[in-house]
Amino acid sequence: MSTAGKVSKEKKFTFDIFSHYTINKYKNVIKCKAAVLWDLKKPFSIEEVEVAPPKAYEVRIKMVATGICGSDDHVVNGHFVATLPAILGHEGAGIVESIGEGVTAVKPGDKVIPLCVPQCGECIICKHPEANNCVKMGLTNPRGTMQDGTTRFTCKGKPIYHFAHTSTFSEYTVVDEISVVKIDAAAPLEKVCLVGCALSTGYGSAVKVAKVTPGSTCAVIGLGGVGLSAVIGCKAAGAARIIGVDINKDKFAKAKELGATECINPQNFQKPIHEVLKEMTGGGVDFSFEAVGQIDTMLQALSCCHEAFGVSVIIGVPPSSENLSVNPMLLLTGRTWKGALFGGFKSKDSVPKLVADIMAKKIPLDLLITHALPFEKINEGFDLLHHGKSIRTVLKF
Ligand code: COD
Ligand code: ZN
Repeated sequence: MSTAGKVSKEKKFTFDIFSHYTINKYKNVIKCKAAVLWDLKKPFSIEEVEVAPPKAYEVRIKMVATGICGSDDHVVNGHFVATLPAILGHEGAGIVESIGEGVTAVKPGDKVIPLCVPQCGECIICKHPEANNCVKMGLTNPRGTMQDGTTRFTCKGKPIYHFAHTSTFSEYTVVDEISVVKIDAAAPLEKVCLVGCALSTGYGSAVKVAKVTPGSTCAVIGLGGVGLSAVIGCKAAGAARIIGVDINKDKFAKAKELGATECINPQNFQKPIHEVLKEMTGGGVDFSFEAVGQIDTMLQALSCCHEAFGVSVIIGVPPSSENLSVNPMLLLTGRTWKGALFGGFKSKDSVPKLVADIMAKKIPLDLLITHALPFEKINEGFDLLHHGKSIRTVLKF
């Protein structure tokens, strides 16, 4: 017992010295480049911004790479509400530059992934064994600030808002300690940045939310980075048949490479796609996924799963102003309708494990990355997304 007491005392001493050193050494404002979205439906402008030092329980990160996600684009086009002007981006990886007082989860030099879904570990949701949408997430009240209600970014004398607790479209960003997790020091950051959104969101929707079973039949509507990650998850869970659905046939080759057994384009059929899927599968699929972020595709996904035992998962965030209207009979016959953010994964617990699985080649993440660009070419990256040419573009700093 006395030994244990001594060890913990020594540890505390080391930590105090360390945190004092880092706080004083790095307590400076960093000027760096960031992509600022000043207005909806406008390109990003690369600006010099000031990034304030991290306050208590905050972490400043030097970004190394960030993916471009459909959700960032939904903010630009106004479907997903965020406070502007803002620094978007939520699929990044970087290295801790400095930490605020009291931070214990990470230290300068650690490789980390910022988390768009925080895990405070203390709220009723974090304490629930299955739930992941931490009360600190605040998706329906996007303030665009740190947890303390203020911002760490300024540009031309104006405050610039944060996005999704991460703001990865900046050479340096500040996040709350509950919104960042340390990953393996050997992890390739220009790849595992996708664990910050697409991979976790799609993969988890299959393995954790739907709990796809071996031998089952699945349909994935929308074959972008998120939908393809759901395809990866369905395959990993042992699905026998995975039907990819997209209006862009150029997505089919990659979907098949990742595990889709067949792919269909709704534009090639006279009938609604859910009826086509029901016919193809003798009454409906076991598991369906909506990864487009539209009301009509959510209804298609629900309708195409089997009426008595089908499970349908909403992955995409719909336009903020739109509501669903459904006939309850669709559910009364026995369907299950679910939805989850971030693949239902508790972010801090799951992200390091997913990175380990990627490094062990259990998850073919590389195949999702179709383009790499220097950070300054961010608008080109969004153009590739708009023209349906990319799955994931990774911007490198
Ligand atoms: N039918 C079939 N496919 C369609 C249709 C349609 N009617 N319309 C468009 N599509 C296809 C497009 O051709 C494209 O291939 C795909 O749908 C969409 O892909 P992307 O590349 O535009 O987008 P993704 O994959 O990066 O993301 C899409 C989501 C809707 C999933 C994303 O925007 C989203 O809402 N993510 C939030 C999910 C989440 O939990 N995030 C974590 C918290 S921040
Ligand atoms: Zn995303």
